Amino acid sequence: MPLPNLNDLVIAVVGATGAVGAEFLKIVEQRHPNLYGLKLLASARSAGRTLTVNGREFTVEETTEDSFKGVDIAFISASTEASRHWAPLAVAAGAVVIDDSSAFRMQEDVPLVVPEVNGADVTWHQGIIAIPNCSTTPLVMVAHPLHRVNPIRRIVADTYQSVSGAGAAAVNELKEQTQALLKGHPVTPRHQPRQIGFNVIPQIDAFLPNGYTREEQKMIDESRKIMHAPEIQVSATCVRVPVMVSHSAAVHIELTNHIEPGIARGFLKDMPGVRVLDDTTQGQYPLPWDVTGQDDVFVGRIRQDESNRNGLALWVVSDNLRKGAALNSIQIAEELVDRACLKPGSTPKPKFRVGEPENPAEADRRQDYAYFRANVDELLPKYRDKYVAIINRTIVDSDEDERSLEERVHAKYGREPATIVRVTPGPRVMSLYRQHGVQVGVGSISL
Ligand code: NAP
Ligand code: 2RA
Repeated sequence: MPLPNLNDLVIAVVGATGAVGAEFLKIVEQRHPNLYGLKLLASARSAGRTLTVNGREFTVEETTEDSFKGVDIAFISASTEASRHWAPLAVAAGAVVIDDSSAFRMQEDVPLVVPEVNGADVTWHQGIIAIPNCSTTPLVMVAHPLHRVNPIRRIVADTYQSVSGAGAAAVNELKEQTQALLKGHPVTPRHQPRQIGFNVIPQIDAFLPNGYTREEQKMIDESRKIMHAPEIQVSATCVRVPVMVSHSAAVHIELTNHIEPGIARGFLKDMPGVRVLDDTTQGQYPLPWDVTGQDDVFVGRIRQDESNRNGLALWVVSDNLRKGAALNSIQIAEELVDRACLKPGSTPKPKFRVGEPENPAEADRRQDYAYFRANVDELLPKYRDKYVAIINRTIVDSDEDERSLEERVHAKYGREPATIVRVTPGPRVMSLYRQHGVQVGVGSISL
């Protein structure tokens, strides 16, 4: 499908000379090669530098109050303080701000968006849309496709985050420290709390009174907000490792019902923006070195959590500068154009708030759907050629048509069933089952 056209827009990039800014401009060249309405902004330090984008030379300007006149979209990827200062000024000048910092992420009136997961949230922006922290985005990209079919109860994520997550200066620091240490020279940390060369640091950002770091707390709060799932329990340990680019995470997910790793693999494969690389017989799993420069979130080592019947263990890797930051921002701009909602307040905010329980009927339906998918093995032989509905974790079946079943369920239970399907061979499920060695003798559910 062609990408939405951004060529008629004026786009300001605050932080154009930074690690994320540089990646942003690369992605513009790859996705929007005819986009020329760019204003490259940074601090006074970089004013006057020239950068070439789409074959044209642009001069970097110092960001000032006047920078946002005539700008349609302002990407801000500089620092939390810079975002707090510039974003309101950009909005006042009529721009939509797509902000990369943590300044606004948890604000009630600011959508926090990963387009593949909650793209529709862009519609209720009031001028600012936030992108998540680069360790949160890959987590929700793999959690969401599982949560949709089998609600997640708990996530434990331990990250292995590259130094580029801390900016261009931290990348140079790792290079300098590595060279110095190889020569036997001592090093003094400048951009990390401790020595990062030949080391790992279990601290990213400051410590909070609960013992977690801010980075860990971001993963907890942001993932719930993006997935509209305040009920999910999340815990994280964020660790800096001596890797240049791409963040990795060992993720343990507890779901409501048991799910075969092979079935989970299928749902992950179907998720746009996720790539499954998971063949341990061939030693195949994602590595930060290989994933750097790629757009997808990679997942491998998908296996049953031996300590939890309803648990899965995964290994997730993504380029923090791309999907973790710049790519996600550009995808949000594309989403805004695609949904024709550059102007704020196009639709009212949906009814959910972090910390509030979600709509109970919707929660019931999700539980039912999860139950249905998790028990698909049993359903295969039992309900061949029938219509089946799931309601209150009970299967109701019928030889009649779909509508009569829906009416029957509604009359009895006073609400819509989670799902009604006719149990017939469906190629997608069939191939999934075959691939994982499950015998399909009588048909499968075409979902
Ligand atoms: P960086 O490499 O240090 O770059 C910072 C950029 O911001 C530079 O272009 C710098 O300009 C500019 N800048 C600094 N202060 C400014 C100000 N007051 N006004 C205007 N521009 C200013 O940092 P980064 O890694 O690209 O990160 C930028 C932001 O993205 C941060 O908020 C970070 O938390 C967030 N983020 C980063 C990642 C990641 O993986 N790196 C992922 C998600 C979110 P000069 O060149 O003039 O100094
Ligand atoms: C880091 N996630 O890796 C942060 C950047 N925002 O330091």
